[in-house]
Amino acid sequence: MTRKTYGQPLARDAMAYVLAGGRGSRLKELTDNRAKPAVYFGGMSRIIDFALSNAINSGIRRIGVATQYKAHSLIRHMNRAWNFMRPERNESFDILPASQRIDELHWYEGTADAVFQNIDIIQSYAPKYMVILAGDHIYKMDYELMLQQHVNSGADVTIGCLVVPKKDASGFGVMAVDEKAVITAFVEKPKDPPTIPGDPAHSLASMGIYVFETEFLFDQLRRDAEDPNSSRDFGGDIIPHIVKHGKAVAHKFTDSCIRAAEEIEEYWRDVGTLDAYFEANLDLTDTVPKLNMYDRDWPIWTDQIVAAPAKFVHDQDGRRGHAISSLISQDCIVSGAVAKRSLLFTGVKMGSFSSVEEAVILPYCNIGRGARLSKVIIDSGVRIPENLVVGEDPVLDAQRFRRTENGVCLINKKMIEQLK
Ligand code: ADQ
Ligand code: ADP
Repeated sequence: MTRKTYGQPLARDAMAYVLAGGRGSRLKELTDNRAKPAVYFGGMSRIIDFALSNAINSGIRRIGVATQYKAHSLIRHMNRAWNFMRPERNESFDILPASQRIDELHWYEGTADAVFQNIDIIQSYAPKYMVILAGDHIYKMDYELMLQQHVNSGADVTIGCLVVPKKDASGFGVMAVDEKAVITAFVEKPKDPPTIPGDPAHSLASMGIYVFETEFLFDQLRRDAEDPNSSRDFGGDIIPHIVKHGKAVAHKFTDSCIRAAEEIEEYWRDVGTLDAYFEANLDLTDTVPKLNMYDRDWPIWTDQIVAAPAKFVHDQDGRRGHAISSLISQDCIVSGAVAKRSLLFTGVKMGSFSSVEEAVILPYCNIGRGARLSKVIIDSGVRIPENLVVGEDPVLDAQRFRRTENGVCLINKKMIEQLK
């Protein structure tokens, strides 16, 4: 990726603050024990790695992450993968769990409160700009460009936005803009979303990411904290107030992984439901996926364990272990088995005569001999029993597993135990 920078990058004066406290309840049992930002994605990464990599790749060197719901594996992951900042170079990485710092009765009430409660910590780093991010989306984006627009337009807040189909827009903050991209109206999660003038099928939606000057943001957070009717939420309270009383500007999302001489296709996914999660993972098995994970100019950083390379072996009967259109991670062994259009995360072992097709298999699973699975998401650490068949009998599948509208089955350890 190439980009224009004008003099000193503004990212150097910015702090990224990642909101990673939400559960993501539409991912069902996948978020029973972990927060949505900690859910694995794409063979190697966890969802939060995308926002954090964007921040690092944009040149931001001070990062805070607010955690709340079931944060154990999220915090463990960040300690392993993201602990490389150097304080002596004015870099920082802080994990900020809700810890009743302001008031012993309250956790983080809403997203704005998750920043408000840590104002003193942020102040100790004295960033000029705050880039507020959500930790639960898959995309590549250069926040430096958003910072530049923020400074050039003289906005109080700059909001990342994208065009979404009207039918999906009720899950977002929806806005109207004038010809200079100044936001003239903003409604949080409207039942009947307003559409873009001249395009009745689409709406302009907030990505839930914001750039502020730090002092202005703090003033807004303190004002909001005094308001007894506020739910302490960016989308619900802070942003509507600024749109009404100040200058809010929309920054149109542009993908930072656009490959030279190829069609420009912007990639942003919420992966908020099991079906969306399944599709977005499977998209990566396409010959030329829309999300380029091979871009050395915009790498997605993550935890790298010390492990053996993936291995494909004949079993004792001479069956060839192989994979087609699949992503196979380190420490996997495919022995006399076959994987098609699938993702095998770290440490998955497939036994003889087993086969998987359209499968998202999270780390350290074992697929027993003779098992035949299709359209599945298998949670980490699951041992699939020998000869189990999934994806051929919808009624039986729905009785045993979490089966979605699109016929995808989520399988976790508890469900396997109940089969016994
Ligand atoms: P939502 O999608 O509803 O709307 P929200 O639940 O506010 O998002 O969560 C935003 C981010 O904050 C997520 O990354 C979540 O993990 C985190 N989070 C939620 N509650 C938290 C808490 N108490 N403490 C810490 N972190 C928390 C928002 C905006 C919309 C916008 C969409 C885009 O309000 O206007 O359109 O994001 O997805
Ligand atoms: P998460 O799946 O979010 O990391 P867990 O801690 O529940 O949450 O891990 C799930 C499974 O993965 C467990 O069964 C655990 O034993 C296994 N696991 C995780 N990390 C490793 C590792 N480094 N080596 C072996 N097994 C691991």
